[in-house]
Amino acid sequence: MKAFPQTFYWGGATAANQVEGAFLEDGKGLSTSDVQPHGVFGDVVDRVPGDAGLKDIAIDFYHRYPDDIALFAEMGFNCLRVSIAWTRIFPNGDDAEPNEAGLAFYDRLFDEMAKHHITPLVTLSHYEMPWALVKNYGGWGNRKVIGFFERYARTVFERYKGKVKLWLTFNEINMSLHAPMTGVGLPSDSSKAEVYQAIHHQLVASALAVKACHEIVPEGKIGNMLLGGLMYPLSCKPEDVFKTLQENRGWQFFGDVQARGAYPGYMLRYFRDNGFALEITDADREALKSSVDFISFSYYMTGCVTADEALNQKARGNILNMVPNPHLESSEWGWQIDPLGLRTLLNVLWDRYQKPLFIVENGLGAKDKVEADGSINDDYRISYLNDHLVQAREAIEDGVELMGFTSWGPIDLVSASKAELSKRYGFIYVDRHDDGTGTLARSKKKSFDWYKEVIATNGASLKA
Ligand code: BGP
Repeated sequence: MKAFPQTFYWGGATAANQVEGAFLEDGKGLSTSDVQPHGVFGDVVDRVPGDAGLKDIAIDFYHRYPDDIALFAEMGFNCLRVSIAWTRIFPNGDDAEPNEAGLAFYDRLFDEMAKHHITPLVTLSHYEMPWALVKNYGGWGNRKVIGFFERYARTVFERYKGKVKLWLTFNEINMSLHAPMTGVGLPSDSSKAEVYQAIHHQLVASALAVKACHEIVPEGKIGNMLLGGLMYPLSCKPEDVFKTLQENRGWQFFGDVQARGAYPGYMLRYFRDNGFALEITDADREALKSSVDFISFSYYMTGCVTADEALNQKARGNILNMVPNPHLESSEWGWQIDPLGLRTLLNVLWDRYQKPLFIVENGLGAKDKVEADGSINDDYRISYLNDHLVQAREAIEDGVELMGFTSWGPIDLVSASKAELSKRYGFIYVDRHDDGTGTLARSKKKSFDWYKEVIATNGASLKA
């Protein structure tokens, strides 16, 4: 019978800026996420404390984490992905000393997980960095930021080495190409050359964090994190197929550097052809050789690529400028649902890297209806997750080494792209709405018991 390994990590994934709230509490500094209250593609605004932004309170995980973790434990989670807000540890990024109150918060959080035998999987930087590093240094465009990040990484590895063994460097590192402020702290009108230079600094920082983790947490494992943006050719025209190869390399390049330890030739050619003279030093090349232990990624959808400019123009505007696939249904937010694509992606990544894989985000953002009796019947979410997990199991049968699955947003949280609460992902409903009203009370959706059963049976309850 097809099965998940006994060692499989089952759980959920969150990010500090989307759940914690308490955005200026206990000495935390402003982050790039705090000054983008309308989401990762939104404008930067001058913040006045308390003026706006659902993320300021988010779902108040900062204060309610013991109850939330108890609910995750009730579902049987043996893993929870969280991120550390860099600004809780170094409020300005370049502070002389770390902020003890911030460090203490994550001690309490990891201790709470340990009480419930939940393994933490910790992202060092999930779509945020200290705003002061952007204002005073120009974000990742400045080489100095590599050093600030390395110090932050070393600080948290030292502090939590007894509690955290699984780490990730930068969330969806390839998103910088689409959302430069969120990814690398650069204005949205930055040139491609500037963005790639900043990305280069971030790739070096990622590799230095890998090296530091191996030194400080030798029994730990550290992975990268990609937005798994698998693209299909819209037709079998050779031009469409070749353009698809190039588009896929647009995100694979990050994994190639992080897993293989050097820039691939196709990328060096791209820089040459476009006249981008990146500053890549010998020391950088040496640093990049520290390669990740495993590859993690998010997966929500696939899209198509065409060499036909007229068709491309029509598709502009959706998240990655993907051309819609006529064979797939879409979510309410226009994300095309493609469970088989997950099996394809897992095989592509395994063939390419031969390193263990970890699905650290997958889920369905949807509007949920609370019935008069308080129940929430989210059969659409159950069916989405069921179908994706079935394909993940098929990939394991194909020979892919898969470490685990943490579904995105096990509890409703503030969405990243537009900072909405109406786009819900959770097994647990949170009573808070786009206009900021709500009691923040938690309740279980139908999917709560469904996921609990999936975990309890190690996937045997899935419907193939
Ligand atoms: C990924 C991010 C998450 C996230 C998720 C869903 O891009 O890593 O932070 O929120 O996508 O996106 P959204 O929240 O916009 O629906």
